[in-house]
Amino acid sequence: MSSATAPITVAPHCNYPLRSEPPTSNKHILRWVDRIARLVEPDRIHWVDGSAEETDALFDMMVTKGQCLRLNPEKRPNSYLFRSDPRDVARVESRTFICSISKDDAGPTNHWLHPDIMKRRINEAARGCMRGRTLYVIPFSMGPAGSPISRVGIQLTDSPYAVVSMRIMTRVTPTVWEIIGESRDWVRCVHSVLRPILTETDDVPWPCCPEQTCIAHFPEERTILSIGSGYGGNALLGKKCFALRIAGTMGRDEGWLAEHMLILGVTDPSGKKTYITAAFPSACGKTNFAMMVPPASLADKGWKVTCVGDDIAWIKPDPNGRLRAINPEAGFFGVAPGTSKDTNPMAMACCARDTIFTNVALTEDGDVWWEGMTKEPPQRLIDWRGNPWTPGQTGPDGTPVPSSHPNSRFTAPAVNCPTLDPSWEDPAGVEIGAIVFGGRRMSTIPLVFQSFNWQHGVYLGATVASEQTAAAEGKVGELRRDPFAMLPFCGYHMGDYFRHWLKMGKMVTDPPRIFHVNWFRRGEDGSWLWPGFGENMRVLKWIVDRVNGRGQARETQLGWMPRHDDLEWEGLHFPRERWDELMRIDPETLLAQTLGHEELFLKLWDHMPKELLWQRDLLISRY
Ligand code: TSX
Ligand code: MN
Repeated sequence: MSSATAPITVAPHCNYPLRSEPPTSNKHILRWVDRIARLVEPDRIHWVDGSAEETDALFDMMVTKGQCLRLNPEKRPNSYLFRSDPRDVARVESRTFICSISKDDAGPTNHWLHPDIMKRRINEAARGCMRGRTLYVIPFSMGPAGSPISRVGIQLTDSPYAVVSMRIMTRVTPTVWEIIGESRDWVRCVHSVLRPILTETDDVPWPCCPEQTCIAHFPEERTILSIGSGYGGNALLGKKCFALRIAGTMGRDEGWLAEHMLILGVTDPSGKKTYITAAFPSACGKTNFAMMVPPASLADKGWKVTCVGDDIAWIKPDPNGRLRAINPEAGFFGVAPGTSKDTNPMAMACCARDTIFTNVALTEDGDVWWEGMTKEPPQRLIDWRGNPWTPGQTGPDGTPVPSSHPNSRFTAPAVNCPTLDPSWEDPAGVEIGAIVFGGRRMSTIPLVFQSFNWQHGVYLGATVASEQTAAAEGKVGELRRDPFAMLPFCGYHMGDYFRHWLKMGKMVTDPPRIFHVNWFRRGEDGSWLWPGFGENMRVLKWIVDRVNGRGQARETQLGWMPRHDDLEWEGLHFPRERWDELMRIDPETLLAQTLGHEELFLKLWDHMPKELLWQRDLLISRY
């Protein structure tokens, strides 16, 4: 036990560069770091500066300790492979809490615990948890450092994996100390993998403590406490915890939106660029859409797609009465399996170098592989658990075992993306012309339709649903509601969130047009009706044409829908009969589905905005 009053000092035996002197004189920061350090009792405190030298030294240390492998620099320059504890492979929603003072503020879709009780519980678990280890202090900016839309945070963590990952996913820079100055205006993020390690040599490759995992948000205090897990959204606190849950409550209070949305730019043949944000539940190919490559027939005419972000959008009204968006992140934390030169060549370029891979397979020549990367798997691999693997390998129950975990990831810098939009770091953000919602729907829901107005669009967002795939939890094929794709990420009452969306439409004079898409409709024979991927450009073109007052449409019960003639078909043979099947509206089935919206609305009833109930009634009355 360290003494109660002596300041924490730096141990002399550190073999990598570190700041012993805090790079800030901000009393609130120093007091906060000191208070946490007294609780967790680290051997040293490392004030992270985000430099390349520091990062190289951290990777060297982790390679030496056996916590990661350096990949073959000829094949995958400056890239590393981590294998997590098999119990620590994904976000843990059952252990994620919104600890607002009032339970009613968290709403029925979040787990809640009183902040005092939660803090007591976490303090008990965290006492002395960093003994023998280093406490890293990471200053980071979500969004370009200094932009009026950006917000800064400081993450304290004992995970060097979190440090190097945060450096890719956020802007880790000493500039943050200047931005904060002497203020108290930063988001407090505290993270520990918890597992007590007594000596440096006693280290395990992936320390974690699944029994004690807990991710707690304190929206009133702009604080996040996360313990027990070293993985992704549980450990990189800038991402889901800050940029969605905490920023969401900031946005509610300050008049902006923190959304689970990609941002892309579409350039038309005249050179005009229209920016679009889109929200999809998991397993709908959000990253693929964000990095879409148009087919040659449209690219030749001058249609181009550029990527601003693939996961999160912060959206604010500007003085001209328009909504503008920034991507608060600086990298891509993408699901690896299924990513290939065919499905997403831009993502393959992103992770060609400078990338952290987690839970993918290792090839014999020191490169990575995952299911779906190539048609034929390599003959021999080391799987994500570190064991030899050969194609066709089955587990004890006779089912095939994948070489990579289904939730395995690449963590790659945004600047590696060949189609990265030139304005991706514009401090003013990009002007949003359209907002797209979508889901994975095998039947009933047509390829694309446009809402009648903002309120109807908010209704479309509020009723987003997706059929579960094998990768997700829950029964395969089961339809799950995921309003605005925000169900796990909304930091306050979902009904209040809907109301905030309705209000945002009134705060701007020229709100974006709202659309709904479904790439996943199937025919009677079970085959995909729509080719998807790059061919989605034809849908994007119609959306952009609509936004710019060119595209034609007909009115239906669901909204404005394109006719076969309203889409560009050059380079794709797509018969009218197939189109009719893809766009078919069956009032009987839709009516039944609309009544299904009731389930979620009832759950939120005491906070449900009337406007959405009216939208539901209007929809029913149109059948
Ligand atoms: O990402 C996808 N998108 C969006 C791309 C911009 N996926 C992959 C989803 C899993 C993450 C899709 N899958 C898309 C899609 O538009 N569509 C489909 C369904 C589909 C799959 C294969 C084919 C057609 C449709 N065709 C062949 O396999 C030849
Ligand atoms: Mn996401």
